[in-house]
Amino acid sequence: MSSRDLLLRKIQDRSATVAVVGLGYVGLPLAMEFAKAGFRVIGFDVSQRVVDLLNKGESHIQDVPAADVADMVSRGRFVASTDDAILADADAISIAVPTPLGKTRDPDMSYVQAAASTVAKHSHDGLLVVLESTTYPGTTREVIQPAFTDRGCVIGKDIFLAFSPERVDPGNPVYHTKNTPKVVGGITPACTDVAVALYESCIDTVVRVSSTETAELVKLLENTFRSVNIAMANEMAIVCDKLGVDVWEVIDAAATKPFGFMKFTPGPGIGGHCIPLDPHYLAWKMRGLNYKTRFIDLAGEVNTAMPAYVVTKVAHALNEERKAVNGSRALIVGVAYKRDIDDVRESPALDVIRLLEADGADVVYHDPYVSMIREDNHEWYSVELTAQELARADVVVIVTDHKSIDFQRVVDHASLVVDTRNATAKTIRTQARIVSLSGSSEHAARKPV
Ligand code: SAJ
Repeated sequence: MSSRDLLLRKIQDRSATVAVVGLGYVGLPLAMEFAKAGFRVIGFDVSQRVVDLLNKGESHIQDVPAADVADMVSRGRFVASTDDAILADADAISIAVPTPLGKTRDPDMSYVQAAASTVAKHSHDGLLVVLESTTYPGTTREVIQPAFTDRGCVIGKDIFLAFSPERVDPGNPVYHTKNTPKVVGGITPACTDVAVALYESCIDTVVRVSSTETAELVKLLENTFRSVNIAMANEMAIVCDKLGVDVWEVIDAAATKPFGFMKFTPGPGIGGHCIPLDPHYLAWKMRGLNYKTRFIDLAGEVNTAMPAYVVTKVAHALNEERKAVNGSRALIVGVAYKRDIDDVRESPALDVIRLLEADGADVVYHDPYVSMIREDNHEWYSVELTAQELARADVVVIVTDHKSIDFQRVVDHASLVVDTRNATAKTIRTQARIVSLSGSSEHAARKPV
């Protein structure tokens, strides 16, 4: 029986042992799905803290209930370890490690390279390896594959190699690992066959594509699409500001078109570990092929310029009160990179805070999900959103519109509000003067009846 057929059978009868390298917001939910599907699952992570808490049946990932981890651990279906030797028992290994950008915005492949060498060290005939980390097209073939071929392995015969982009949307109440379609592409058809079979065991829909480069590009297209469209919404905000038109009203009305339009909204910039970074992986790869990806580069410029645009709006708004930014107290409401989560990675709020402080403002913040932020050895702690705190601020800047925040309270007690998210649209105008991201704020808040 060929290695391919043997592995297919072990996947079919669940006798295969599956390993996940990297137990973060991608790896842990995936490990749980494999375990729930009936496989014995090994979780490998370099963090002893993570490994210990998982083996105690706890969870460090917002979307993974501790009860699920405890259940899989108690059934002997899941064990976590920092000892990579345990990977030698695996028949299939999914790699879900970080792919950040370095200081010069070039891909930092160190985590992927380390994972590939670790996995290759313990590889054996018939092993399937799938890379999940978002990366530039060619990574699986150029970075992962040599770790195995250098050891004399034949891809598609001894070792099976594929790419399957992660599509985890942290905090999404509807889409989770199991019910989000999974794209899978292998180095050879046999690689694709076994990788598709593995994911079909635990994910509702698996989408087979013809190569690893295709699968790598699918994810980059998805996130470049978002970055470019968000940038267009941000540019529309600036256009509307210059024309004295409310951008939110324009977008809301445009969104009534039932076809050929998709709503994106302007904001203070883009955050997170996906959208600000992923498109630059493609831009970097294409620079190496002497091609300038103008949409990606321009979208990056527009999006990263938004925090400074917000600070300009704040300065103008204070100026209209005959106040300078220098010496004014600014209360930032919401610092997470998007609503209803606690993640501040790449959050535009951090840029807004940095820029206001550089202009001499006294900056405090409130975020119900983020108790403390640490930036350049400076720590800020979230203040309570009290009437006093709001009244004390010379300007309140709404950066992240968490649903749990009472924006009516903000407009009732603040004197000046710069609203970058249209969060005050449903409030009744009382005390605060509200400055929208663009144009008049007339549409932004209803007048008291
Ligand atoms: N943003 C806007 N305007 C918009 C949409 C987003 O300013 O119209 C901002 C957000 O505030 C945030 C940033 O862009 O700061 C990114 O927001 P996001 O909604 O794209 O959320 P992410 O970064 O969590 O993106 C993830 C991605 N998931 C994966 O990469 C697997 C992305 O592909 C998903 O489409 C996205 O979630 C989602 O749809 O929620």
